Amino acid sequence: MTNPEDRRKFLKVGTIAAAAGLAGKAMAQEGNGDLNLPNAPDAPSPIGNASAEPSIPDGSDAVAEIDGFSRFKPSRGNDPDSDYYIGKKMPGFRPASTGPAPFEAPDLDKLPWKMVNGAKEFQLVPMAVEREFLPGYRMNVYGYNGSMPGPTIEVTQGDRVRIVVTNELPEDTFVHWHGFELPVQYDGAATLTQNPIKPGQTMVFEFDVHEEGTFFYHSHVPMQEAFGQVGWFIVHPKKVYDPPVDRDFGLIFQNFFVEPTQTVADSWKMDWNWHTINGRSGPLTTPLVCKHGERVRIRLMNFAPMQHHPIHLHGHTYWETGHEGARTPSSAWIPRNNSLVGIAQATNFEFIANNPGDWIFHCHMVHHMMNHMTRQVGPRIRKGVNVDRYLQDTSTRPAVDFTRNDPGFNTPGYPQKMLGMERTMPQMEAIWNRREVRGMRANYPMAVKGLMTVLRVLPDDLYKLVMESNEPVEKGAVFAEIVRRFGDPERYEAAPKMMGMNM
Ligand SMILES: [Cu+2]
Repeated sequence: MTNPEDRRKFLKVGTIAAAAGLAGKAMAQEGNGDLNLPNAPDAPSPIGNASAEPSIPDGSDAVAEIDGFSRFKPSRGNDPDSDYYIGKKMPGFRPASTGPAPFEAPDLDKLPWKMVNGAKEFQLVPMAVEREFLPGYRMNVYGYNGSMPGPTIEVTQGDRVRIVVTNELPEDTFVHWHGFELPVQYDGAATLTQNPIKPGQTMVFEFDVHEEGTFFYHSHVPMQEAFGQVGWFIVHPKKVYDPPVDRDFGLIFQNFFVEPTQTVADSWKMDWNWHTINGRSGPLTTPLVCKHGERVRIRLMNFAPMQHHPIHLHGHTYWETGHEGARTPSSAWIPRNNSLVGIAQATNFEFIANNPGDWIFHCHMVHHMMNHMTRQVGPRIRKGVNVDRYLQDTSTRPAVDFTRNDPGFNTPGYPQKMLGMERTMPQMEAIWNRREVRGMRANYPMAVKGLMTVLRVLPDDLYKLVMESNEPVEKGAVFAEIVRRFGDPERYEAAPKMMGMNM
């Protein structure tokens, strides 16, 4: 859609849209049924290098197409028995000789190490932390080194590791290295294998890592696990996985129950009302941004206390290439669109990002696609519940409506649409004030909730604009540009803009 005729058609639609005018409502709300906005604002202007054709980067010996599978357009290939069917073994742009792609868990840091007496030495600190699930919702949980989940430990197969654990919790803890075949005294399985690490006490764990794979560490006190104590422990193989990937993302899925009037998670509850990915709820989950044609791996680990998650990727068919135990032999890889990831299980999703756009990546349980009852509302307010603490701080939290003035409450069962996640302007700005979301549709935060994040597949020029330049990018501009190049621009309507949001 890059020829001048198409561009003219697109711009014409934009002009009609502008004539339709614009009115908005300042507050964004979960769900979009009652926004009451006109659907025809200005289409964002063209950006980037619209005539650019997808191409192989200089220095890469990757090819554009093998056995009928194209890395640049949706395609399946010619033969289900081919190694390249649905991109199964099509390598990324990055050659294996450059080593593994760096592991990246959005919104989480890596735990630094230094070489001491032939071992990679890490300092891990179990502690109480505050984690902002969404702008304005700071929750009290347990984590490590100031973060929940804890920072990522990243090593290479064959390393010797020494992890110095200093307990800053006010109670005993244990740390288990999940999936490691190590000497039993270091297994961290509570008093079965060691004495507790007392508050203020330090314990040293040291072992050789002969495995490679997607592992994690966590407290072996059940309620501490339910309270957030987990982190990645990624072991890259000595010999880079074949085919090599360009991106290696990691996402930890968790659930919590936090009473509407509280900030302290309740680890005793078998229920949940908050969902997090790497400690953030949608839409504060940071999108996974990659370039058109790259090979991408997403490692997903479910650390929910009680909930399994069927995980769905839009716009692509991926291969399941491994789980928490090990990389799966390629003869047993399975192509899928949705994978059930059980508690304390991990799944590695690999695919060629051959379909540009903003693709949602999410748990498919409908009740996991949003947070729940995070605010006291309507008939669910219990008699005698004290909301004083909540009301003291309404500048950072949505106000509590403890009246029953809404005539809808005369209908038994009302409301069924989840209300109560209205966001203030500063909270919306916090969501938009991240590089990774530049140029997404103006209303995207209303669609990405709970256990949801976004895979952004961007043509090279748009990737540079979003991730590497400081040029301003209008909301919706990147999305509209992808529609211009790869979709049907004459049928596209840009998102309604919201007043006061400069978008
Ligand atoms: Cu789920």
